[in-house]
Amino acid sequence: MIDGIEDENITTAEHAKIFESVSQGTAIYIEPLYIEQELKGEVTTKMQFINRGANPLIIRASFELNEVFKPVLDSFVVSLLPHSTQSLPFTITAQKPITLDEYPPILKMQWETEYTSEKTAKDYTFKGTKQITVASRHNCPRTPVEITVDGNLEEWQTLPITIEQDWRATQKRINPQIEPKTYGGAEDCKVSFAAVYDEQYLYLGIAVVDNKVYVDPERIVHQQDAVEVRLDARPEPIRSLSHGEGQGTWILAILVNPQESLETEIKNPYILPAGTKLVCLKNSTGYAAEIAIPVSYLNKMHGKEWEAFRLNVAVDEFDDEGNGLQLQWWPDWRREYSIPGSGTFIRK
Ligand SMILES: [Ca+2]
Ligand SMILES: [Ca+2]
Repeated sequence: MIDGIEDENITTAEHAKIFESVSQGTAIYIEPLYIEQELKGEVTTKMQFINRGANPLIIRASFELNEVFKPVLDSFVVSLLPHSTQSLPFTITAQKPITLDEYPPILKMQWETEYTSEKTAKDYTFKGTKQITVASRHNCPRTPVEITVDGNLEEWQTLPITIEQDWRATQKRINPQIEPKTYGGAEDCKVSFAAVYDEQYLYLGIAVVDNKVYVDPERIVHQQDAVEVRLDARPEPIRSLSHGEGQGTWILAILVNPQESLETEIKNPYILPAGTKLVCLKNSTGYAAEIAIPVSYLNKMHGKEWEAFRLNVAVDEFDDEGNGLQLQWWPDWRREYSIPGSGTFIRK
């Protein structure tokens, strides 16, 4: 960018983008605390502050008291020069060991931005909340065996990730107003899944134990038993920060009901990358989905050879045409309590 020239010709769309970054808090990026097994003692996350505009930006931050996380500072102020970025390590003490067995604790950061718009020359102050929390980072290994996309998971050596809780039960910690629906536990519905790759495909194997498989071709896909997969293969930081915008374009979305047989038609509301293979088949314990996404799609979204992706898996559980519930791995990316970076897989 050439200073002075660029600013005179700045477009309305660019103004809107700058304004949004200070009003919506996207000028602030906080990396989640990634853990594999357990996290305790002093842990450090990375914060990044971006001023996209032609005037200085002031960001003030303070933290809500928390019995688990104790930040090294109760509050801080960052002053950013025009068109500048600052990165800061930020240390937090975890006052008790944290695992991913239960829903991870959250440290809430209140932020305030002060900015003078170059368009209107007015001063603006905005406020909002960001979350610092714990997210998992999983390995996506190369498959040691050949995967056949036929709805039979016998060749899968392990399905290490399990979901067995209604999403409302996990999110009640953030929003006490949320009431979980009646979920019958693992006997009623339980999901296990894995992600592996080879030269051609990223494979997802998803096993659903369901004591009553309910499908009705007349109903919309998620108003019956269904698997929902969302995959973001873009590079950082957009992958971790995204709130699920662009489902079916930026984000690959697969919503599929169990089929009676391989001949039964599959309905997926979103366009899938060319060459995607998808089967979701009933079996004696419920149903199983097997998905192969071409590596060429991951490379294209990544802008180079793929290194990582972000995944969320959910299952819609219905026993009949009445109310169903949803088992969800991580909070829905589209909601305010989405955890940045949750469900990140690293290619191994
Ligand atoms: Ca198979
Ligand atoms: Ca069911």
